[in-house]
Amino acid sequence: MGTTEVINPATGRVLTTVPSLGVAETDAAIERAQRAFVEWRRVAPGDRARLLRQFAATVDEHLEELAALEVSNAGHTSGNARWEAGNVRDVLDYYAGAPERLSGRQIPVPGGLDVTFHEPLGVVGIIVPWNFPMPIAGWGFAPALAAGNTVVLKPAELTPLTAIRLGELALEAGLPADVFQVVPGKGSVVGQRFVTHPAVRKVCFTGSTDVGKAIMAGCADQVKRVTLELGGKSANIVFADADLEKAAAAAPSSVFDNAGQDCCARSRLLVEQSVFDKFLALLEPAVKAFRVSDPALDTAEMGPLISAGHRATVASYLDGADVAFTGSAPDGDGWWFPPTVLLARSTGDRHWREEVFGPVLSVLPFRDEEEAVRLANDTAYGLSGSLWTRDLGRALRVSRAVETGALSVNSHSSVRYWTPFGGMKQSGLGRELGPDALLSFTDVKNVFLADS
Ligand code: TAP
Repeated sequence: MGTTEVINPATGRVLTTVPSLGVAETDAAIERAQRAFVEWRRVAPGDRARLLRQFAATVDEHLEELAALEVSNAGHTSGNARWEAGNVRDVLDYYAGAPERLSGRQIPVPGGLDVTFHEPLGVVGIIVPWNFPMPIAGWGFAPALAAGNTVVLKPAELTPLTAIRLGELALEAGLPADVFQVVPGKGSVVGQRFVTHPAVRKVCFTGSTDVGKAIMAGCADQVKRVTLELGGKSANIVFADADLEKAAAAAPSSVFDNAGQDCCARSRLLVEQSVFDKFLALLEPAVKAFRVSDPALDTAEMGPLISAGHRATVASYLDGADVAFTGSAPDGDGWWFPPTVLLARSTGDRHWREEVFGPVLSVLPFRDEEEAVRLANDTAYGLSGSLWTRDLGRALRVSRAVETGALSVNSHSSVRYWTPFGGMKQSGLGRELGPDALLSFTDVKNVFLADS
């Protein structure tokens, strides 16, 4: 077993070192989870519910500690990190209601009784990225455990600290040993073993589209279940009749929140031609006022990027680009990058087409509703998006026409733990959160009992 250094992205300094598991240790964890499944699936629904509620309560007791870990490890602002820890608590509480409600159907058939059961799958492997380590972990493990599965969770190498702590808190809350294990290590080692080990019955992956495709191809070999939450290049469409002041005030956080390292970032801004200049004039002061600072300060709206390498990647999108205006960012240590607004010359611009995953907003005008929809859909992705209009008919028409898993009208809200979340096209496969996610951690069994 090796070790990995964990870096604070706001200072560039080493915070601590954590274990990096090899194949043998990963196999051992998977096999322990397989043995634990035998008992966990038989735990009475009310008892499983109580354990998940206790886990939620334990997370709540340690909310400030978890948030502080995420501020130092992922560079998240204190406000965001508190929300993220609270989200894990809420997701656990929500799915704690599931074990007693997860029921099959009785289907009328001649000659006997036909009933369906929602059976847990077995060991579920969850692979988490570095951008939202806590919520994305919780969106996988809470419904998986509620449905009676056991879980092995691999955090991103860059951000393992909150996941490791959540593993300890699960034990503190009374979850039986090996029902929920955190296995830190490299994606190419630990994550890859989730794909190839036959005892792992489902892989939940969130991360880049390329790795997601490789995981899906690897899972095909064993017809292994897979949920993929991949990238995005979401559109923020502003029509001339919208409340422009409100739309402009909301636009910066919709793309610069979490330093743009957000698969739901509205990184393509489409503005109706007739109000294009007016809208940019409203947007500029809002971007310049966006507070980028030490993420531990309560006033911070944005912290640093996750790593030096990622900052270089984000910076490469500015090469030869037409910069409209930028905000400011601290100098000195840490992987800082200012909020940046680019004018797209055409839809062929690299920054317009690719997921930058940084605080970079690309802007383009459109002529009419038909062109807005065409431009919004001119991408391989389909995860999220927003549209701003006061015309109810147009809101409905455009909402139906944009190919995306989540869309908000006159807001930028994408995620609520009781509603489904996931992507269309190359943004992913399957849904997280809400009742849909719970069922995705089960297989349906049909049983017929003859009456004679
Ligand atoms: P990925 O390489 O996709 O990493 C995401 C997770 O997958 C990490 O836990 C990673 O482990 C693991 N992983 C990597 N290779 C694997 C493999 N062959 N088998 C199994 N697991 C594997 O993303 P990244 O390099 O961190 O970021 C690259 C780009 O992906 C970003 O710039 C962004 O565009 C996109 N991204 C999207 C999202 C969302 S929410 N859709 C999240 C993060 C990144 P290690 O940490 O050990 O590499």
